[in-house]
Amino acid sequence: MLNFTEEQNFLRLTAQRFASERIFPTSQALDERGEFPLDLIKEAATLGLNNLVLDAELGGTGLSLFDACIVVEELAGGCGGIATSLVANDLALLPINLAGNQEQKEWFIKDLITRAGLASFCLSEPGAGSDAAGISTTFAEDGDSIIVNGNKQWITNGGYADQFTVFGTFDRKLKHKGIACVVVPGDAAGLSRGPHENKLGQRCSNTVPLNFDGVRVPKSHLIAPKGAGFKLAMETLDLSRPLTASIAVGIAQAAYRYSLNYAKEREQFGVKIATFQSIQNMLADMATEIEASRLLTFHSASLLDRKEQATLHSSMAKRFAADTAMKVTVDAVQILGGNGYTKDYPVEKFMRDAKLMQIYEGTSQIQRLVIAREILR
Ligand code: COS
Repeated sequence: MLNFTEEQNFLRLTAQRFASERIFPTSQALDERGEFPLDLIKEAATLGLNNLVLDAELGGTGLSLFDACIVVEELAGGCGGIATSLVANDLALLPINLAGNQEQKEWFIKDLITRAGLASFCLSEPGAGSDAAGISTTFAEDGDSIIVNGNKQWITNGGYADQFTVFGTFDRKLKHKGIACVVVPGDAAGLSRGPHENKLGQRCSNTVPLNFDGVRVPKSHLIAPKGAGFKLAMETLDLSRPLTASIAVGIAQAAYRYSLNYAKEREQFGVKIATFQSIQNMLADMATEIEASRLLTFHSASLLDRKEQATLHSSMAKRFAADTAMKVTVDAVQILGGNGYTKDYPVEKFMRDAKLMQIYEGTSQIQRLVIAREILR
């Protein structure tokens, strides 16, 4: 374990306590029902467990990215889906923090956080997931307004969000050079929200499609003008990927811890299964790869905290932590054998939750593409 400061240990213990006392005990039932725990998310928000990296002057928790990663890892140990829903506000508000003017920051960050509101980041579409420059949601100027038309998909917290950070294009032919970003209020006329997706894992995290049918917002809601939206989305993802990597580390750590304790208790052939080398090898790889993921994640976060270019390390952390979470959770199920395959034990949920880590916020394949581009540059 890294040498944390006293303050970092306090943060870690606070998040750990919330995860073990408030998140974990209900996580399995919420997973079964695919139910979004709005009250729990609001409770976490009042404790400062979301909006982690938003400035304190704007109502955020004001943590460095490094410290936020400490908190997120612990929250994800309770439930990956709830951690995803908590981190979603940071993801949605970061573009406004990066590119918004002071007035926009007051309206769309401070006011929202003050009322413990939820925000969603809207980039993905039915026809544009990995190809973010290929989005087809359109923006058109009309007097003092911008008119938004199109569909978004996989929108975290979308069913409950009070506000949406929406990427769209003023001219699709221009590809990424046509993309801009606006903030759409949750009660805008013409905005409709689809049903909660019935997912494999992270089932309590609310994920919905959205339809924008002639949604009108004032031009003062424009966060990034035509041509600046794509880079803003990429810069946001550079910043959010360490947080996402921390969710993967938290899920992996929880699965490892559970299977380690199980191996020390479970007996076969008259001895604890932890005495078998085949089990020890699995545990040794789990511990090593989790530690490597954690270190890569903290390294990428500290580069970003120092305002250094971190596209490479941010993608490395996300890729490695996500793939590690998948491998570790599969092995955790293996160590528990038949028990691990049932819902009487938590490891099958960890495994289902881990799968999403290789898909959202850029698949493991997209991370490799980014890494390859950076090292071949
Ligand atoms: N920071 C700043 N600028 C960046 C950047 C970054 N991390 N990445 C790319 N850019 C810039 C490029 O420099 C280029 O700028 P110029 O026009 O000045 O040359 C521009 O953006 C276009 O970049 P590029 O040509 O690399 O764009 P591509 O269409 O090839 O796409 C990938 C690049 C694949 C990296 C991008 O589409 C992507 O990240 N996809 C995954 C999206 C994702 O994570 N979706 C999940 C949903 S969000 S939860």
